[in-house]
Amino acid sequence: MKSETAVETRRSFCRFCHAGCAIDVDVDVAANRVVAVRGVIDDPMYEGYTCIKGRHLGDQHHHDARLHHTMKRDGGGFLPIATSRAFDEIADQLAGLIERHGPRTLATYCGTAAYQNATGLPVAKAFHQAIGSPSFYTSASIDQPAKFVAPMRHGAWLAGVQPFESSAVAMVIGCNTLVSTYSFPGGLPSFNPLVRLRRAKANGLRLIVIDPRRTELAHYADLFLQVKPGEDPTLLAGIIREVLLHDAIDHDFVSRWVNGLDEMRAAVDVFTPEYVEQRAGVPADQIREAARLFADGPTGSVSTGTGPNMAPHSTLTEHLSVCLNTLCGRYVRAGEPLLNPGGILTPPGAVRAQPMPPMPQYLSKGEPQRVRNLYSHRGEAPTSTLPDEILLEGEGQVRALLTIGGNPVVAFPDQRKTVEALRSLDLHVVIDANMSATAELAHYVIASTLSLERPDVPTTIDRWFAEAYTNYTPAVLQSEPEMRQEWQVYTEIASRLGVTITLPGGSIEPGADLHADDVLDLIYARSKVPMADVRANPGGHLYPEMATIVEDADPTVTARLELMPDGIAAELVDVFAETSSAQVINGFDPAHHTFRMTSRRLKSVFNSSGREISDLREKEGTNFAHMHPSDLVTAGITSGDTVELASPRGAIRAIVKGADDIRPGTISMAHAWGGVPDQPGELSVNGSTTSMLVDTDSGYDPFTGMPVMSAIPVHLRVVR
Ligand SMILES: Nc1nc2c(c(=O)[nH]1)N[C@H]1C(S)=C(S)[C@@H](COP(=O)(O)OP(=O)(O)OC[C@H]3O[C@@H](n4cnc5c(=O)[nH]c(N)nc54)[C@H](O)[C@@H]3O)O[C@H]1N2
Ligand SMILES: Nc1nc2c(c(=O)[nH]1)N[C@H]1C(S)=C(S)[C@@H](COP(=O)(O)OP(=O)(O)OC[C@H]3O[C@@H](n4cnc5c(=O)[nH]c(N)nc54)[C@H](O)[C@@H]3O)O[C@H]1N2
Ligand code: SF4
Ligand SMILES: [Mo]
Repeated sequence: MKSETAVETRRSFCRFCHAGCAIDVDVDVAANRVVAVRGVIDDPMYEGYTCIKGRHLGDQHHHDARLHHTMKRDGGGFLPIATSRAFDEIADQLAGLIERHGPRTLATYCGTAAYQNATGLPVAKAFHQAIGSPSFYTSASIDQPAKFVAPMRHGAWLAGVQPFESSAVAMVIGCNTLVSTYSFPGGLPSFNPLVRLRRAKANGLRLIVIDPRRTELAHYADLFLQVKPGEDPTLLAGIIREVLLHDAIDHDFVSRWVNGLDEMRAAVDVFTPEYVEQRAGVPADQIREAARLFADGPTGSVSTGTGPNMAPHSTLTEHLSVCLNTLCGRYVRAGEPLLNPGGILTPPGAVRAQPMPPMPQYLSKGEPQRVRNLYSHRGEAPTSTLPDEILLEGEGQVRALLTIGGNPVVAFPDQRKTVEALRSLDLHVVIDANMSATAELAHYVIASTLSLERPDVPTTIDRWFAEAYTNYTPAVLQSEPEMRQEWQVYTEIASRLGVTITLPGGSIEPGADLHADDVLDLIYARSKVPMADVRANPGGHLYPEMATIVEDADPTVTARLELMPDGIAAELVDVFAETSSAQVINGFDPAHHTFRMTSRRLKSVFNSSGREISDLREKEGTNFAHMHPSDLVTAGITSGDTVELASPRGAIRAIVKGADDIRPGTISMAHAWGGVPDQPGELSVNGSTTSMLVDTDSGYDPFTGMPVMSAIPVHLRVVR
């Protein structure tokens, strides 16, 4: 007799990546298993969109290698341990370390899985505040930290840039939303991006894409500039020069709100189209055309992605891109609507058409790092310094680390230094759903729940939605008794240490018995729509009543946006003096390091996540070194051959794949593949770790410490 299986459809949203697509999940209730995942056709934000990763959410939850128990290191291997017992031991060791070395000795690193998670990161941060440890690190500082520095030096327009939906033009620099489902405001929204792009094009949008690779997005471009990796500052300076030369700026806006026009004109004057052509590899005519197309607008903004934010001079590039918006006045003005003013989960408040003043003094107000003269920003220390803070002896040394939903071994810059540092820790606790490369080096690995096993709201993207929208989901699967959610790492430890964690809505006292929904209430206590109402209305909904009209500037405001804050003119002089941006890296030899390695994303995996699912990994094969066919011919190799790629800092092996969308001289390769070095798996399956090539000690950005993680100079050697 066939047994009846009850399958129920439960509404939720996907958290494989940050994009938060609305989904319906068919659940076999008795087996507590996902049967199928579909997009929600009538969801007002996503309109049914999902990608291949989301449709494999079930496999992410149920694959054979998933961790079901907490593991404790035992000699060279691991043995299961009861989770509560593990927390007893962890808290004990932490108490001793903090007593001997002070709270700075305990660090947290929150990776992407702590971001796609409404409770993980906020509770971690609040715990650090409670114990007085400034050693709080996240993946944001090895992603696009220039995006936080630019407003501190330039200031920022409080009502934001003109939205993509109503823009006549968009200039996108090194961002490939059609694969990454990622972008910042002004760029192609990451919610059902292809449909939104097609609609915008049908409404007349003119798209300019600047990228060394003819990306999926570039296929839709009206103008594509195939820039040499790392030469965006030169190209942007050249475009600004053209805009100024043709006096194509918004004079009313600039004279009312902007400082430094003459200084900027002087600083970019040397970046003539002919110079930029020779340096950045973009024909002079295209530079003029890009400037004209953008300035003609009359609406629409420049936005950047990880490409230029990981290349040399990242804060300069970001600054110049913001200046282009400012010069052309591409901001929402008084009397214009804002459909999602600041997101649903943030406190209410009027939005005025005026600048937030530059605050460069705050760039050096945070916790000083013990290396490279860097500081914490917004309560977060630069992740590129964490391995140094672990290795460098002396007061303040980090001896214990909690890694929350991240994979430093394959994602941190300078893999060799990272691994040396992780191996030297007194205590390393990882919370992960899998035995990741980083978990392999930990002392304890806490088995985490995955997204469908916890309630949630989309948080990182809350303020980026085109219209006010949120999507509360309860847990749609039951979690197992030995698993924990990320916030519970902190409440479990805090309880044992007698620490009270304070959140906007109140405190978590030691020993408190909480459900994740209580924690959501405490964190988002000041949201525009009360959490209780959000929860009463599960699934994705618009909140049109949140829309507002931008108010006039406060008549007493004196703040102005700065085109040329301290350091910009000098850095432009440095850039002009270089023959290649790779010169910022120690040991760069132009005759030897003839290629530039660039970062890119792959559709079927999310950084290091997804490779544990055989369907997804097989879809990608490995992290191929994509090269132009002409470069393969010159090197005498074909697709499938193995090469060694050596930067001044390190070397990896990779399998090449010909791809005519790559600019010649460029090697385009995804990060976060491979594993613990010197334990190489099969290259054609595991791939290799590009961060082995990254140097944290030269070429880094002076404000963010961001190392050169794209446009890395490399030498190619054929492995026979
Ligand atoms: N060379 C180079 N380096 C880079 C980049 C690059 O482009 N080039 N990109 C950088 C960028 S932008 C980023 S954001 C970082 C990413 O850096 P990380 O965030 O450190 O890396 P991920 O691979 O995203 O790590 C996610 C981990 O979380 C686990 N996981 C998945 N779901 C869950 C969950 O629900 N709970 C828990 N607890 N764990 C879960 C996965 O198994 C995986 O181990 O890498 C950076 N490094
Ligand atoms: N499917 C999938 N989605 C993801 C991820 C994933 O791994 N897989 N990762 C997620 C993460 S952590 C992030 S931060 C986002 C990132 O989202 P995006 O910033 O859109 O990342 P990419 O798709 O790598 O696009 C970066 C582009 O920059 C280009 N580029 C590289 N170097 C340079 C340069 O020097 N100058 C210029 N102008 N361009 C350059 C690359 O060719 C590439 O097309 O994606 C997220 N979404
Ligand atoms: S883009 Fe794909 S992985 Fe990201 S949330 Fe949507 S379905 Fe999930
Ligand atoms: Mo990222």
